[in-house]
Amino acid sequence: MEQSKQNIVILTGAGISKESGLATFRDEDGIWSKVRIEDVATPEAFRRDPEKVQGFYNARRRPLLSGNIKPNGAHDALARLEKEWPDKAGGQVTIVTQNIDNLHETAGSENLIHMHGEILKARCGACGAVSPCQDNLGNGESCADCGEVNRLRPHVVWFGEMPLEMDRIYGLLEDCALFISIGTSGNVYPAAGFVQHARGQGAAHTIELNLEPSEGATFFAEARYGPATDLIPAYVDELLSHGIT
Ligand code: BV8
Repeated sequence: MEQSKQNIVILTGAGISKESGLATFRDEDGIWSKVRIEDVATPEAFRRDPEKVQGFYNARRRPLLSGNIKPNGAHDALARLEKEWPDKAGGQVTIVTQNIDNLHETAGSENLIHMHGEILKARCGACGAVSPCQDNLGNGESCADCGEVNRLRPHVVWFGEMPLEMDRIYGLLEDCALFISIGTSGNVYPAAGFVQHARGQGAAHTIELNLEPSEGATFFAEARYGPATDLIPAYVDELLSHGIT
């Protein structure tokens, strides 16, 4: 695919939401230090103990519903870049997030792909319908589309399940001039392989903006380390003033 001159693809992970008060996964006090992936984030776990899995996601959904968790300066800066970049450089900005929170959309981002799903949506195990989820799941609720009872699961991608919109994502990676990775440890595939895909397909510049070097740090042409709320607004200002350098 002909590489468009100035399209930007931004991959985000749990680190961009940390300063909004949401836990990451693999930091010291991270989610996977408290509970095992095999017990709460696989289809087998859901079959084995649906109550435990529903409880895990109900506990993570509640803070987002409380209204106390808000986008931070990094989310806001990315929403600004999406709005101002087309006039500046004639290209599009798309965020591909691994996060299941709603902070990017709350900050105003619209070109947004939730490749690992969304915790504020539920999916029916009987008919596949996806619907908004503003409450706990696992209390005998029925599907608004097919009426089946107790078949709703969180609309998130578990380990061993195929992430969402992969074809669209690979097309965007092949057609971008800049790939930015923010707040991700580079442990989880296929997201962790995106930087190589972007580099392999053309002359995309690649940059990692993270608190510390990720597992994939060596794949990036450039890297800056620090908290997202420091790095991202400054980097967006640079892009809007000087373009991709
Ligand atoms: C797939 C949603 C194939 C739910 C998540 C066996 C069978 C099948 C696949 C596999 C297998 N074995 C391995 C695999 C591949 C597997 C994988 O990669 N496993 C890893 C653990 C080795 N991948 C999968 O299973 C994927 N599917 O491969 O399907 C397939 C093929 C055909 C047919 C069917 C299937 C699916 C993976 C998706 C799993 N779901 N989440 C939920 O959220 O509960 S993954 C989970 O990890 C989250 O989405 C999270 O976002 C993601 C990645 O983590 P990070 O976002 O990077 O978070 P982390 O804590 O790790 O890092 C945070 C970073 O931020 C750190 O670097 C930190 O320094 C930084 N940071 C902290 N504070 C700040 C900061 N940065 C800036 N500022 C700060 N203030």
